[in-house]
Amino acid sequence: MVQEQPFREVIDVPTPSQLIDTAFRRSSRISVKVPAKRDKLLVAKLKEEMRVRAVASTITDKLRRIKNSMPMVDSLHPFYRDLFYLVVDVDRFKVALFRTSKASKIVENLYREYRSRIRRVGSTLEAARARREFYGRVASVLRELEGDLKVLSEVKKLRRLPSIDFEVPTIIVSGAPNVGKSSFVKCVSTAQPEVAEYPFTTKRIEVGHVMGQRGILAQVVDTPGLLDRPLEERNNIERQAIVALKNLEGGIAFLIDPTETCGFPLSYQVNVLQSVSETFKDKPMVVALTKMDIASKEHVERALERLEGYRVFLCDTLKCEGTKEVVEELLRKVKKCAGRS
Ligand SMILES: Nc1nc2c(ncn2[C@@H]2O[C@H](COP(=O)(O)OP(=O)(O)O)[C@@H](O)[C@H]2O)c(=O)[nH]1
Ligand SMILES: [Mg+2]
Repeated sequence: MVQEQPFREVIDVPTPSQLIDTAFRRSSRISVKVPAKRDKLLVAKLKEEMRVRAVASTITDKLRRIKNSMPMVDSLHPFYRDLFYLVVDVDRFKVALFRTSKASKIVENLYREYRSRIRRVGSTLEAARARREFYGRVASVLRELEGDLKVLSEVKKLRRLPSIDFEVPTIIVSGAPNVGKSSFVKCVSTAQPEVAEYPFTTKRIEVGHVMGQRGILAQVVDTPGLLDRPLEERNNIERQAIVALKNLEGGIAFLIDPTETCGFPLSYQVNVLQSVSETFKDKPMVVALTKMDIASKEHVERALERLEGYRVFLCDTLKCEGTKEVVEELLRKVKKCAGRS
């Protein structure tokens, strides 16, 4: 199912005092132009009524827009759902949405009540008093909403997650830093990858598309700094953010630099491989050696020895040699897995 990134429209959620300030400021700018001879009391009542209306509509509009911008939790794809659960407590979120709607209705009712009160007063002083009383009651309704707005304001952390096309397989590119992951993504995907953010990590995530003759064949995801060291070294929340990637149908391209010019010894790179394949047990994986242009025969032999049991591909990610074969093999494996289940 193709799903638009469900958090893209999430708007900034203000605190109650920010919301109150905006509303009151807007209403204080209201002026009423009337012919000089008109009744002073009538003009004052009109003005107070307009101010009350401005406050009510600023607040109810904002609360409605906040609510409408929030995702439909129950229909989220598991990938997005897991990340959503990392950011907010879902029960608390549902309560917050409910209470936000309710607060909006209360403000609406208060507006009606005070509008008719203002229409009935007999002096300008009373009109101003009614308006101030309305302000006080609205402010206290919003203050009650403080915790709820705080919960809702967390959701925007997911605004910059990548858009995933769930109709095609996803190839996750993994391997130690500097082994050639970004170069690999550039080789196999077209155009600029979409750069997005991943919550609770300072990490970005890049999504590129592999094109076939009949459109998109797969998407390649590069996770700089995420899947490049053993998972045991991650804090809990980062680990969960990584584990959410399990929800993406597809496989893993694991790159190893046998020349060690990446700065990481072969043994370390193999540790990362073991940790990643343990985490993504159910996913097909293809291992490839990079930098074949500068790798010696000894480099390759030594690496193959350490990788016994794996079928290993060889590539040059600078000249893009052997990279397409890695993708093709992975897609074959993914298809086979899908056929089995
Ligand atoms: N000689 C050679 N250098 C490569 C190859 N692939 C990548 N590099 C270089 O290795 C460095 C790291 O590459 P990059 O793709 O950014 O690795 P990443 O950190 O895994 O994303 C860069 O300086 C690349 O130019 C390759 O196949 N051969
Ligand atoms: Mg990179």
